[in-house]
Amino acid sequence: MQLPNSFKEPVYVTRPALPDPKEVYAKIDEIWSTQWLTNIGQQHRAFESKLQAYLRAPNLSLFCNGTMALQLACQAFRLSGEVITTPFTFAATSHVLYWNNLKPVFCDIDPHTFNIDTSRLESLITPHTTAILPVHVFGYPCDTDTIQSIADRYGVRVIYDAAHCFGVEVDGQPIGNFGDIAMFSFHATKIFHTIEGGALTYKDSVLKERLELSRNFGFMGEEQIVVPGINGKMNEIQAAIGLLMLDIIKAESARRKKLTLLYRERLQDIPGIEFRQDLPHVKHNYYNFVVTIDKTEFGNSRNQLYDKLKKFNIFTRKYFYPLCSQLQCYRNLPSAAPENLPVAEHISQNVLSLPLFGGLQEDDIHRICDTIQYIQEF
Ligand code: T4K
Repeated sequence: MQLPNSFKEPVYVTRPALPDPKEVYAKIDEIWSTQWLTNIGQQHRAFESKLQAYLRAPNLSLFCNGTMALQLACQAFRLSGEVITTPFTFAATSHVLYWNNLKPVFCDIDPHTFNIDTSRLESLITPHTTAILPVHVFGYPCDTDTIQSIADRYGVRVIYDAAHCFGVEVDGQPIGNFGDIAMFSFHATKIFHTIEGGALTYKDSVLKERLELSRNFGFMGEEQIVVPGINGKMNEIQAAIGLLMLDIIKAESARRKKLTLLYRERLQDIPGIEFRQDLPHVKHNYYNFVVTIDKTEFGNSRNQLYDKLKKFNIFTRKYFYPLCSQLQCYRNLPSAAPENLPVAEHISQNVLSLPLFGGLQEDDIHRICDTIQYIQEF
């Protein structure tokens, strides 16, 4: 095989889908004309109601980012003690527990979905457990039925980190409607973004007031502060971008699906590269494309592939390495011991996110796959 040409410009793991700048400028003109920039203005109200309909959520609240949304979700339930969670996630999932004075208890993951292994969940419940915080990693849904039945049996809350799941459905049900509450991230690296931003969706309408008071310092009217809230508001520019993104998200997801199918076709015959297929009961969003590397078969470790691809100007990412349980702030917790988390340790050492975003061309995917094949053969 010939040495593939390097990309002239770096190819990153992701790039944000961007609404037409003319429409963005028109939105900015609109916002400027009102001189209302934040604190739940017109754009915020319009985005909230359109998004709620789009996600078919019984209730929805917007926030300045996903981390703050998750933090306030934990606050809203007045959780205490221990929360069972996954180590295979972005640091924010564990950090929100720390910020709520809660102790993370790490549960190993399933080798196929990379989500919490529900067969291990029950053994981690103690009298101090008040919630389970699973993540639907990379948009693949958790085993929501089993998680809910365990939560019901022990009377604990289920808070889903659905940061990667915009638009995902399970058996026709929007993913945000499982558990007590679900968090979506609208960070620039997500398939649907508001530059920075986040939302919570939830069944119990009583939560709305509590969440929205906490999001705005606890203000009830001009003179009364009824809870010690924080500043978690989404501003008008973020909300305006969200409105424009709603017009382009379907096309972005369809484009990523096409590129995903091409990746699968091209990589299926390369030994030692594994990837997940679509699940029949799931509407996927094709947020990212993740492979795992079997060093014996592929001839290079994940780290070697990552380093070699860089030389061709291809910037993959090791999401999620290191595991949260290996971060200095959590590694001394009893549940963080590597022998408790063998599957998560293995996946984290071998996983790699390849570039996937709507702006990539089919030729780019071919060139990335040619490069992977070249690395495997030589
Ligand atoms: N839970 C989970 C499971 C999450 O994955 C996240 C966030 C959260 C909770 C928290 O939600 P937020 O509070 O963020 O809403 C990124 C993101 O910052 C983070 O939002 C995301 N997960 C995580 C998986 O990825 P980094 O440090 O890897 O991002 P960075 O800056 O290295 O960007 C990655 C690539 O994206 C760049 O190489 C190029 C591209 N990029 C990035 C930015 C910021 C762009 O093309 N344009 C941009 O503006 O964390």
